[in-house]
Amino acid sequence: MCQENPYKPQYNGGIIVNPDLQNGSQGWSQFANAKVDFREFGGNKFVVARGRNQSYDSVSQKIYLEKGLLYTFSAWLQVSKGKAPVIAVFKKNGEYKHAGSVIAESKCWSMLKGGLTIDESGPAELYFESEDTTVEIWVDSVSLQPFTQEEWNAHHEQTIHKTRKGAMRIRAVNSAGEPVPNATISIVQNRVGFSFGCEVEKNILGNQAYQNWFTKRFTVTTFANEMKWYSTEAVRGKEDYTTADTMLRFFKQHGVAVRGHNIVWNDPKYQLNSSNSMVSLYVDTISYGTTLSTNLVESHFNTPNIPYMRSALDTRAATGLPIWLTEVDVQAPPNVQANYFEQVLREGHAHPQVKGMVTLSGYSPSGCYKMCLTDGNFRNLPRRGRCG
Ligand SMILES: [Ca+2]
Repeated sequence: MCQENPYKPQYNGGIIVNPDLQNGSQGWSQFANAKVDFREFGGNKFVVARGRNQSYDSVSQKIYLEKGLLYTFSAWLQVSKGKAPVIAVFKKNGEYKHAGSVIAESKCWSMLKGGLTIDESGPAELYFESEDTTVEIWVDSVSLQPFTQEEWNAHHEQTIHKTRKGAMRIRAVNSAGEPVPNATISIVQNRVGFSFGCEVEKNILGNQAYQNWFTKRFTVTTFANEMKWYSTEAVRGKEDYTTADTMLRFFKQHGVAVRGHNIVWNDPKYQLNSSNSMVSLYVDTISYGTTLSTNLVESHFNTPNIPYMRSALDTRAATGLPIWLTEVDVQAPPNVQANYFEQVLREGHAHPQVKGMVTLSGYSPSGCYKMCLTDGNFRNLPRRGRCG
């Protein structure tokens, strides 16, 4: 991914002045105590921050950011030796907002992709930061492109139309194969075509109302705990797969796929014992193998930064592997939670490389984790409903 020459700035640089540095120093200045050089190599001009003693000794540009806009950000970076992580930072009102990062290398250019939104309009300063103060940071082809929410939504519609929809031709004929004019045809969608799921706990067993609600909506599920090792071997040496088995059978009957990325929780207490063969049985049963060649993106949000989410998905998509968003949830005040959740789902659904999404919003009699979709009677909660 590291290129001999940087590409041209995306969107002609958007609101960045002199985005490709071809106009020398115009728009760019020193940040903190770096020394700033404007260099040229093979006809390409770029800017260099050197003599750095602090991570934030850098080069910067002042810009004005507006509330309500979604900004996509990109830049091409190089460091003077080895490799070093470089972060794009927007300083605004004494706050520091990260807009993306990349591991920059020497002798070639790496593209940083990111994005941001802000809560209040105002002046801001963009600069690049690296903990490694022994390297020079080289910067070129910077772009900051604002979009309105309407433009963003229109783009969603476009991608959804292109990647999620197809044309279908229907011909009504009689028994002799002759076309029937003015035939009335009705189409009913019985099932979601996109893999959309929800995490589930064992309380679904024996709860008919929950089962109906669940199987009507979701085509895929993940067990919250029931396949984790501490559940299947709660007492050391005594393996019990009854619950997990029953759940697997139930979902198989209803055509709901089970994904098992949480067999072993990432905690040393629950690590796999190499002699535990039953776990490998589950690995086979639920084709855990496919998840190994999939980008799983755990997706917990507070206030979602949608342009940043887009750039993170783009970066993952560059590997060519399908992407699944897992454990999707939003922790936010009730008046905005449903709206934020919808933004996240729309962004995921609109990304061509996202092949499925599983939310972390299963019902539990003791309350949901961070987000509920239904009440105890399995009526969908209102969009601004309370959450457990
Ligand atoms: Ca340039």
